Amino acid sequence: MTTIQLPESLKWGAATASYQIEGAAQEDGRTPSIWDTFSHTPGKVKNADNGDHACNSYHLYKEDVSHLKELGVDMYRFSISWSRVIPAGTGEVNEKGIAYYRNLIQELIDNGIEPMITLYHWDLPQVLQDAGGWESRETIDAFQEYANTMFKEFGGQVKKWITINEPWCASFLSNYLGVHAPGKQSLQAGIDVAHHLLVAHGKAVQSFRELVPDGEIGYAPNVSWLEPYSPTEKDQAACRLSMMFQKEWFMDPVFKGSYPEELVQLFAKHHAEVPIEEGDLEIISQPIDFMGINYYTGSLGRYKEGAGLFEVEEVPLDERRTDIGWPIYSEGFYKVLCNLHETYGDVPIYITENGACYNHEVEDGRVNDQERIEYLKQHLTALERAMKAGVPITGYIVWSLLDNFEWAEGYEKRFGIIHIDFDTFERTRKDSFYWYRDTIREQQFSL
Ligand code: JSK
Repeated sequence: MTTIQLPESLKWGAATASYQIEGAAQEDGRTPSIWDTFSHTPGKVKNADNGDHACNSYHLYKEDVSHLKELGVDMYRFSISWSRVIPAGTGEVNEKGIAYYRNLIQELIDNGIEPMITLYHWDLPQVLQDAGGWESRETIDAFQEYANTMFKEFGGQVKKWITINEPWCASFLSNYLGVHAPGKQSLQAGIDVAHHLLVAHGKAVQSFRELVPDGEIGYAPNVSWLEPYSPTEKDQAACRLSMMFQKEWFMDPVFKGSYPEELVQLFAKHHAEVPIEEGDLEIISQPIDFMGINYYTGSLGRYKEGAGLFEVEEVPLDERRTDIGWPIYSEGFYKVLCNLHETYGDVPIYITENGACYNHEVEDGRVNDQERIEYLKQHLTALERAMKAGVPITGYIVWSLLDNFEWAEGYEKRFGIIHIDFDTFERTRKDSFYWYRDTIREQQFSL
């Protein structure tokens, strides 16, 4: 039996996001976000699910925090619902919305858990979407105002902040592929949104330095890994460009102050260009304190004529997939971490999301989710190797504390280490919860 020992310095956490867990969609002054609109539009979300009630964490947050305490995590990563705290998108602050997060933060601190706040986890106030959303530069100003308000309200107690979660999803998946809210299908819209999200990130970092000088701020891009199917130039180029779309497109501007030229050229062939204004790249490339990395999956990539923008088809390594259909590829986790370290240097990395979808149900009061435990073991083994290879990883945050509203997949797809009965909101700790608790306590696990 092999034991994997994690360095003493590694911090542990669990993550959620506002629209996926809170519910109380129409309570205490909250207005609709683009995800309320999208999920209430027929055909957009599986089983016509929506976040109206979700996990009801708006009312049950104390129970959630008690589970976090039992788990023994150092950090809880959650997000703020912009339309709960500033219902008109800009202007007046909703004290009831502020009170919810203030109470949650206090409950965490009272239980010895450090809060980590994500400002934008995809739930743009619908009123701002109606005025052009992230395609409009005015949303950048609205975001900075919202961020400043949150820094002033909570920056005294909360020292770890994330500006934007998964900007690739919030831009291209949502505005080019049309899979997530607002569901547009235009490459130019995807590029515009991506650029404005990055400028908004940079502007928030600028004000953070003034308002929370002793805090840490970063963002959380999602990455995967595509390993060339063969060493041919065509397979390598297909993988390089496809990864560049998720990785370098969102990281070069932040860490190098430029967009990757190869992709700029490719977009130009499709008559699309980045709407860069004077000074944007200086704003985007403000120094940040950490890189948040969300990793779930990867594959082999093979050149295929005419297959999408990058002429690549994904060929899974083997048959192993989670219940959402994503191939399991922990070696890709190791490779992408080493690649990021090589490309961007010694910036500290938090794994802000990693986890697995398995739809196990409660049987006799227990949820036996051995597959999730195996997934976590494999990925933590890869993480430990990456740390040994010198990648400066500061923390590991599992997605997710709770089964929740998995966006276009609705409630059918479960990522939690705690099971939720979405009719009664009953919480049941899964076997993976106890495994994670023991791993945190021992700072090691057995394979
Ligand atoms: C999980 C990525 C943030 C947190 C978690 C979903 C995701 C995704 C989901 C790609 C994707 C769908 C769908 C297929 C193919 C193109 C969340 N992370 N999460 N991360 N990424 N087809 N086109 N037409 O819930 O909130 O692609 O699209």
